Amino acid sequence: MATTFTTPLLIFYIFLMLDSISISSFSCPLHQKQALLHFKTTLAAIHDSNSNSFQSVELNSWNPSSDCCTWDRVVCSTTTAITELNLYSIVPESDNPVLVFSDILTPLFHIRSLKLLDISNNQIAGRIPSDGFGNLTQLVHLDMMLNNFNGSIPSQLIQLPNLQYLDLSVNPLLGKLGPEVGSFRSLTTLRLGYNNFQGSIPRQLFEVKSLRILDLSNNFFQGVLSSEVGKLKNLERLYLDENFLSGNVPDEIGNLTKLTELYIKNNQFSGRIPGSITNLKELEILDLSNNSLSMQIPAGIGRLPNMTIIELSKNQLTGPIPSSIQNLSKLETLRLQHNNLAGDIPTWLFNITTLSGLFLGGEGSSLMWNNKTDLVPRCSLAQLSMTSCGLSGKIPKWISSQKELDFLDLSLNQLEGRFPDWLVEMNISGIVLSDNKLTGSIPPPLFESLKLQLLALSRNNFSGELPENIGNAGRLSMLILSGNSLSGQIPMSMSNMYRLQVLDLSRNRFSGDNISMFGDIILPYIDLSYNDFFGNIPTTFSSETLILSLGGNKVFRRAAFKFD
Ligand SMILES: *[C@@H]1O[C@H](CO)[C@@H](O)[C@H](O)[C@H]1NC(C)=O
Ligand SMILES: *[C@@H]1O[C@H](CO)[C@@H](O)[C@H](O)[C@H]1NC(C)=O
Ligand SMILES: *[C@@H]1O[C@H](CO)[C@@H](O)[C@H](O)[C@H]1NC(C)=O
Ligand SMILES: *[C@@H]1O[C@H](CO)[C@@H](O)[C@H](O)[C@H]1NC(C)=O
Ligand SMILES: *[C@@H]1O[C@H](CO)[C@@H](O)[C@H](O)[C@H]1NC(C)=O
Ligand SMILES: *[C@@H]1O[C@H](CO)[C@@H](O)[C@H](O)[C@H]1NC(C)=O
Ligand SMILES: *[C@@H]1O[C@H](CO)[C@@H](O)[C@H](O)[C@H]1NC(C)=O
Ligand SMILES: *[C@@H]1O[C@H](CO)[C@@H](O)[C@H](O)[C@H]1NC(C)=O
Ligand SMILES: *[C@@H]1O[C@H](CO)[C@@H](O)[C@H](O)[C@H]1NC(C)=O
Ligand SMILES: *[C@@H]1O[C@H](CO)[C@@H](O)[C@H](O)[C@H]1NC(C)=O
Ligand SMILES: CC(=O)N[C@H]1CO[C@H](CO)[C@@H](O)[C@@H]1O
Repeated sequence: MATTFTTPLLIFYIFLMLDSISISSFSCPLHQKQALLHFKTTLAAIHDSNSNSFQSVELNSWNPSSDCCTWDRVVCSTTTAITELNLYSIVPESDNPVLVFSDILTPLFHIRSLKLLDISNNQIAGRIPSDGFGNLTQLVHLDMMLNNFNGSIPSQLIQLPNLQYLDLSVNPLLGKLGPEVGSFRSLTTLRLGYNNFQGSIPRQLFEVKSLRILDLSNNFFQGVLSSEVGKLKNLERLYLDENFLSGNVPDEIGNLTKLTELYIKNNQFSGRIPGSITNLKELEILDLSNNSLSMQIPAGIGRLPNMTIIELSKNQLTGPIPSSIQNLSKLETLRLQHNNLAGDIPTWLFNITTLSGLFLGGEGSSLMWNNKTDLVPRCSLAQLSMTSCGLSGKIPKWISSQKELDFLDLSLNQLEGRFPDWLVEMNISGIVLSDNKLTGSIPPPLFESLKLQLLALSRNNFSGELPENIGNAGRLSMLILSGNSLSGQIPMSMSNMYRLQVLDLSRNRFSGDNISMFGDIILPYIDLSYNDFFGNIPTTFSSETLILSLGGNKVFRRAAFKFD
């Protein structure tokens, strides 16, 4: 039996070997090899002239005696020509930025067979070489993100007939986008985020019907969003966030039925949220926060089955939380705070099993928490914020069922009673209970948590002394306790809190003459004002201290101090 199998197996292996030989036998045309070697030499010269400022990049395989199709970062096609150059991050970041000008790319423009060119993250400065790119007519994929290209987008780039993917994000490109952007032929991805483009979004861009991803975020675009945006029928993701766009969100946005992500946050859009968004059946992320949108949230928003993130905070939306939201079986984040929403906070919110972030209330909100002591949540929240929601009585016990909770903000309510032991045990990173009517002392076990980073209890009526073990909260970076009735000395252990960034103990009854220890820890913000401290002021404060407030205490012996 063995021999009968040997022969076919052998032939199979021979085929395999032939196959691998034929792959490596491609060799790039000599002029392409020379172009790459020229590029390497230029890069090496820049490296040499900056030898101290950064490590040289491994282009060791770019060896004149070998076939350039075998080189790292180079891909050839079966027709023996270079088709891909993956030259991302070849100029590493350093403290001493190296000046690499865009003419370093010149040799690459002789490689006319290029389909993919990735030169991202290289700090290349200067204008985008227009004629050079105009020659790379085979280009399909061009990634130039994270460089220092300035000036505008050359029309030669826009006219590349085969270009499908263009990423110019995170550069200092500027100027207006002209009507020529309508000339992109087969572009599916256009990323222009984090540049300095200005002016309006030209309606010609909405003629590029092949677009699937359009990212214009973090620029200075202004004016209205044309209703012609609805022509981009293939669009799956639209990022317009962080611009100065105004006017209405056009109804035609509802024509983009393939949209999965819509980001228009941090603009100046006004008017209502178009009801047509309920046509966007594939929508997963809707972020309209921080605009001036008004009127009610479209009632049909819950008819979008794949919705996972809804962010509508910081607008002027009115009316109730639409009941259809309870049908969103994939909802993970719901941010509605800082609107003019009204009505009861529905208990069904806590039945959405996928929900992990819920943010309600805030400035302008009239949403009310009706004493729901018997709530049995089915969700498992990681973040819960219900500020100014009319919570009264004790801190609701059902919160203890939220085993994943990591951030809790119940500020600006009328909560009473002591800091609950169950809340201490929850081991939460951020606790904000400011502006309530809580009383009693701050429980010492709270400071045994290695997770606690933010504790804000301002303007309650906590009393007693700071626990001696406070310094054990080794990750605490913000401790904000102003406006309580806390008293006593500052515990010695606080001088170990080297992560502390913000310390506000103002408007309490702390006393003692030994606050000098704060001179030794790096603390950008310290407010000890309106207490009963007396005695020596620390004579030196860390150079990191930006704000120091000591007013409203007893007379200090030393009036002047210095920062080092
Ligand atoms: C573009 O960058 C080059 C190289 O850093 C610089 O010399 C030139 O002044 C810049 N041009 C503009 C308009 O910023
Ligand atoms: C582009 O092509 C033209 C015409 O073939 C040629 O004259 C020019 O030198 C090329 N430019 C670059 C930068 O390769
Ligand atoms: C809201 O948007 C404005 C610009 O419209 C911006 O200046 C501000 O920082 C944004 N606020 C937040 C909280 O992001
Ligand atoms: C929702 O997501 C699922 C899974 O990703 C997908 O199969 C489906 O087509 C999406 N769209 C709708 C409308 O459910
Ligand atoms: C939730 O979906 C079901 C089934 O599609 C529907 O009958 C019901 O009316 C929806 N509920 C709300 C509040 O929209
Ligand atoms: C939440 O779910 C529980 C258990 O399925 C159910 O008994 C209760 O009626 C639901 N509450 C709301 C407000 O939908
Ligand atoms: C909420 O209900 C509980 C139990 O019924 C009660 O003890 C508490 O005082 C109520 N709180 C308010 C503000 O009505
Ligand atoms: C609190 O969380 C930290 C970090 O996740 C963990 O190391 C610690 O054991 C937890 N403590 C308690 C009491 O759960
Ligand atoms: C705060 O608590 C103290 C006792 O700890 C009490 O004397 C005082 O009246 C309380 N202040 C307020 C505003 O409730
Ligand atoms: C401050 O003085 C008190 C009483 O003398 C003492 O218990 C405490 O340890 C001192 N704290 C520091 C930081 O020196
Ligand atoms: C083809 C299509 O769906 N057109 C719609 C685009 O959006 C406007 C405004 O919502 C509708 O009136 C069109 O019917």
